[in-house]
Amino acid sequence: MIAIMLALCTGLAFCACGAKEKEVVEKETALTTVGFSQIGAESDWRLASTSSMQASFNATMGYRLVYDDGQQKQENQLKAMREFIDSEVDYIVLDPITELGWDATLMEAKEAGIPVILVDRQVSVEDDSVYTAWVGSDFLLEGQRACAWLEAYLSSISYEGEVNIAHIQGTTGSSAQIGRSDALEEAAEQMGWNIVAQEDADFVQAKGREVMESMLEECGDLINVVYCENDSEALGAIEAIENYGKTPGSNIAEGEIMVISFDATEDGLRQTLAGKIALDTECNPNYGTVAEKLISSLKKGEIVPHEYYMEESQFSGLSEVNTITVDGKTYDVTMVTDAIIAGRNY
Ligand code: GZL
Repeated sequence: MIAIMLALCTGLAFCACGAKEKEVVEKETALTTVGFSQIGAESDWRLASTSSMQASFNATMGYRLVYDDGQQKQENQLKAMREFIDSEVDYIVLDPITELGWDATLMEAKEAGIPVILVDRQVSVEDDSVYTAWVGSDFLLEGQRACAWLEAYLSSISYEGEVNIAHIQGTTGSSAQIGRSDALEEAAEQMGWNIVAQEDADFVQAKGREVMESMLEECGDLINVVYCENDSEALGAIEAIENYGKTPGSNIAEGEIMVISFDATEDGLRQTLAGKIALDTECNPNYGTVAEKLISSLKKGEIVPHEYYMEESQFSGLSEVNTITVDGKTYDVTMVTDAIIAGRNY
């Protein structure tokens, strides 16, 4: 009798397990699979953008996110894209490290019927129907806002001297570098500012420090403004400036060096509050929710906008300039405080 009971229980257990496994498999297959090719983990900003995607594409939201860290190499991202296509994911989200070199792989995804959403940076392709939508920042406008603030600030302190700028660029060929650099070069031309040094520091802190050190060696006593294309580079530049014996600040008439930066990460805003970064223009990494809404609409067969620009602010610890104007549009400049920093999610 006991043997029969045992057999029955085992059978039931197997049956239940079988049912349980089947239920898990069904749940998994019911999830929408999203392949995410991320550039890397080079900056706090990048980590925040990855967190934004992971928070938006999780199982409770009905997604299985397949994350790939490209380690800042395009070939790794192209490899990940091909693996996503081969494994027939439902959607691909790509943050392209640089603008060129994506046409063929994006066409493969299109021909495989896999919609691609671009986030953050943009691509330069022959046929922009190879991707369904892009959500990110207007990098040229970010740079124009930074340069408009610099012009307004120098005017507010009646600074008449030379403006000699060390330009620490982001990854060459990335849309963030292209936009922020074009804005500075255009403003320097218009305002008679001198770009006395210009070098790529790949958006990373260590490189930002090395590049600043070599620039100071070459023309340290000339430089009075440093334009860093992200906060990680600015943190490195500040270290180098202080090691060189100069002061990162805003009193350039008295030999201080003014640091301008982008991203508005927590560390960047803390340096802004401390007066070591004069202006930090935000680059909003929280596009995971937007990308999820786009895919949710696509799942329902809805048409989505091809471009979506993130809202962004500017922060300073200096009160001389409260608003700036670019192409007739006025933007606020926010005075940074501990409360503002505490209230942000990156
Ligand atoms: C800009 C983004 C840049 C950030 C950097 O959208 O691509 O890359 O400004 C990051 O911090 O490395």
